[in-house]
Amino acid sequence: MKDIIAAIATPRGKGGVAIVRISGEGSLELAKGLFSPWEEPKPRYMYYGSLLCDGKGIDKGLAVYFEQGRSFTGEQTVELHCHGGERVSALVLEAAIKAGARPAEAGEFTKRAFLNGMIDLSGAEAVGDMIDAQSRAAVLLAGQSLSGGLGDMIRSFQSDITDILASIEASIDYPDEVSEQYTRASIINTLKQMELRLSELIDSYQYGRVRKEGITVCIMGRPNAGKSSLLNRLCGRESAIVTDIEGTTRDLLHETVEINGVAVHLYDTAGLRQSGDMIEQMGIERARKQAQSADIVLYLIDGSNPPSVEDERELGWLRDSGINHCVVTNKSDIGNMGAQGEISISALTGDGIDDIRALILKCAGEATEGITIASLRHIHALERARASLRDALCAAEVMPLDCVSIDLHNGWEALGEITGQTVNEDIIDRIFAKFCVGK
Ligand SMILES: Nc1nc2c(ncn2[C@@H]2O[C@H](COP(=O)(O)OP(=O)(O)O)[C@@H](O)[C@H]2O)c(=O)[nH]1
Ligand SMILES: [Mg+2]
Repeated sequence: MKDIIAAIATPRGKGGVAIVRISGEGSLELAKGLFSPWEEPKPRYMYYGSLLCDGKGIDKGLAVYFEQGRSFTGEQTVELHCHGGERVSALVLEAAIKAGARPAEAGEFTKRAFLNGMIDLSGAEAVGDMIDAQSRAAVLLAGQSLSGGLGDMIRSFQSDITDILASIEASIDYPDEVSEQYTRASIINTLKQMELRLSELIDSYQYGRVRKEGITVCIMGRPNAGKSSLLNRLCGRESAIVTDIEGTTRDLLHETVEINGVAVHLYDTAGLRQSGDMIEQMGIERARKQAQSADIVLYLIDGSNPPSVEDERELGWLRDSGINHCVVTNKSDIGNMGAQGEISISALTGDGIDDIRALILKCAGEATEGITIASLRHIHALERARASLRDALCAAEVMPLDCVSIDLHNGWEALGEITGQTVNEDIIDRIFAKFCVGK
């Protein structure tokens, strides 16, 4: 059997409580030297008592025992809750190590949960996503996968494939009873439907990615258009320096805000102009680079001045570079000299800012019902599965039915990479290495 592992499951630093988690066969016995009283504790009950180090009580706290098969890892597990000091929790961990546990590696608890079949690989990844979640949307998304939504869907695809394989077998083994023509027609029908459903899932990625990672917005424009004022307005504080001196902002400034639960990464940039100042030029280069990786560029025009050729040139650059952008006319409070922005705002008074928020949210894509994909690893697997099913569909139309089976097997395996059924150890290690210790 595997060894007993232990780690502090709560973050480093001071807090109300710290939790030391111990997992593996024999944890219950091992905890006898760590907690008192600890005679025949009932599983899933909290006990109040003394945390022990070298047999002496060092803190008062709680202990709970989970039996094998009904814990996060699937193994016998004990959790010790002490006060949330760095030193005291380290002492509790030390006591566990002295008693025979070994320090857990990064992600080892979750890896054990996966290897013991408590969660599938997509569920394990969702644990990491939940911990990393930076917005309400990201939390809800991770929660959906944690409760098995994605894994269930993948398994239902696999079960459809298995049904097709069985029907092929039957038509080969019992050609007199099962008409090949009928089998062929029903296979083609099922495969077409599956391809549609897979495509829908793949298409949900834009929305899923945005929910998980957020939207990147780059504010660009000529000096004094009001870019920094807009950044400050959107993040609700004086993040950037605002003056009427051209070239005030030279570096990239980054703020993350939440709009309707979605994380929005805002970048304020150096005003675009020819400048002899080397640092400012470097800032402008950074602005252009940032624009290229943004989901949307808000191109700000100072509407209180007549339209300028420089703005035209910059807009030409955005168009030629294929950058998704929207022209915003600022300073609506002091009149419009004819600039034709898609949105008119005043960064000074806040007028029109809700339109900006709505515009940013539109980039998040259409909200899709049901399961959303948010991981590139999953997308690659789904695309491979779809390609195999397409091959199977072509084969089903013209070839002997047993030729379809191989493509179906490939499709099943590609899907299994998401749940972890068919994934190799390297990839599993790589996924869990991204976790923190104690998870
Ligand atoms: N009247 C008015 N002034 C603004 C508005 N937005 C910015 N300003 C002023 O325009 C000047 C330049 O603003 P700033 O945000 O630093 O522009 P940036 O160079 O594009 O970052 C400052 O004096 C701001 O107070 C606005 O909506 N209305
Ligand atoms: Mg500025």
